[in-house]
Amino acid sequence: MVKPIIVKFGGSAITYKHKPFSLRKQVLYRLARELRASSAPLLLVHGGGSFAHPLAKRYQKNLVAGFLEIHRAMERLNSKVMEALERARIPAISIPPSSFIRVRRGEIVKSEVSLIKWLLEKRIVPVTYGDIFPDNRGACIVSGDKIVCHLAMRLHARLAIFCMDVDGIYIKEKDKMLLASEFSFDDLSKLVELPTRVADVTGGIREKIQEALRLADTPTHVCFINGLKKGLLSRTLKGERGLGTEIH
Ligand code: IP8
Repeated sequence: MVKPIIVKFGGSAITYKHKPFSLRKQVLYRLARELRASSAPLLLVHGGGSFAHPLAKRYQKNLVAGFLEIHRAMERLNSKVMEALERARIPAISIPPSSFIRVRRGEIVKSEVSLIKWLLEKRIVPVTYGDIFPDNRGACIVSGDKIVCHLAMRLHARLAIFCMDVDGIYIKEKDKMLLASEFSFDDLSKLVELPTRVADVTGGIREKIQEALRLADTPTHVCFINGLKKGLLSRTLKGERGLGTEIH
């Protein structure tokens, strides 16, 4: 099978994080169009942004009680993503993550990827998302980032691109904040965690990086780019590097 590229549309890029249920429609539609630049099979994962994070925060102590509402919020955002893909003439199909992923103690323990592989071979873009999952303790939230990393390993992805609302990963060096063009495990202590305006129930940038670092010793190349800046996704898909932060 041709090795796919996995793209994550971060919730912070495709929604206004501070205002519940508000879509950054122009950004989403442009990112969808930029996907056309890929000559490799694509898989798309998106986050929850202002559709799901405030709800997940509200139900944090009893996620089972919020199960339906949180999942519906993700479905609502997913339908917007699917609309954008259709408008961009990207052949895509939505796959709810709990239909192929099993979770225990908040971690992905199993996945059934034969449908995804079939779709990739047929050049249809499977689209999935971070969501609320049943697990042995009740329910838990699994981020889109975790799903990206899991699928990158299972499908031997050639590239994983995380589209964020900032230019990449920032580190602090000699009291100065710098955009890291490369980031490795040894840089974790220098990581700058930019303040976010709303609660990010899946842990924010540190959690995101820790997931991405799991791909550091695999054949999957990892790039973090600013999804709000026009053209960076298409250029990264075409093979350009150095447009944000790369994980090593
Ligand atoms: O935005 C979490 O996905 P993420 C989705 O990728 C929910 O962290 C349900 C909060």
